[in-house]
Amino acid sequence: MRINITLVNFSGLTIGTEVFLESKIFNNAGKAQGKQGFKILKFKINRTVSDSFSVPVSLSSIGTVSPTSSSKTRNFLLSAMKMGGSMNMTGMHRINGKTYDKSRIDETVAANTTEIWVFDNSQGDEPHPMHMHGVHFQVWERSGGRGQLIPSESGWKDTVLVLPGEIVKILIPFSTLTGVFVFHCHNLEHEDDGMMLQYKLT
Ligand SMILES: [Cu+2]
Repeated sequence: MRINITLVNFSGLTIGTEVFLESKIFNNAGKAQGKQGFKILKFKINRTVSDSFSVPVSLSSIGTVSPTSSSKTRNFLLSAMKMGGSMNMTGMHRINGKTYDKSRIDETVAANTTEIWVFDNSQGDEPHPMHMHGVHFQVWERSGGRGQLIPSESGWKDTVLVLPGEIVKILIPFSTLTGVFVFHCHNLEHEDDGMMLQYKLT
């Protein structure tokens, strides 16, 4: 598990001030649920304290994975089935036309190799935060949609947001670890709907 540390500077705020952590309105995300802004957490300034803490000049340094080290590229089309006359409402969200089957291995990957995986949401109208188990990866390239990487996408990741219209490429240096792992959309409704496949590291 990775932990994100956030520093909040409350100095200069007068006693009685209320500060909120907010989820901002989620723009350019197509048919996303939960796009509205809302308050998550309230901080109330109720006393004066002092602290000698200072932010370190440098944090960790992270090496960059080179795309030239990749031995294979795999493409994953993110798609949603259109609502038709069928009353079957499950399996609407798919990866390469498939929904999750625990008895099926969808991709077989050689351990200790580096690969490029491409998540293609160019035809989609919903955001898909794509999440991988068993590895950490680096986000390499985004075309369509926002058309660029954002600062928080540098470093090691286990999830990357792919908005409607976007194609995102990630670089994955697989370790010597072997076994069966899943990768899936982390939107709860989508993963519960089967938007998850399995890969086997051998
Ligand atoms: Cu999704």
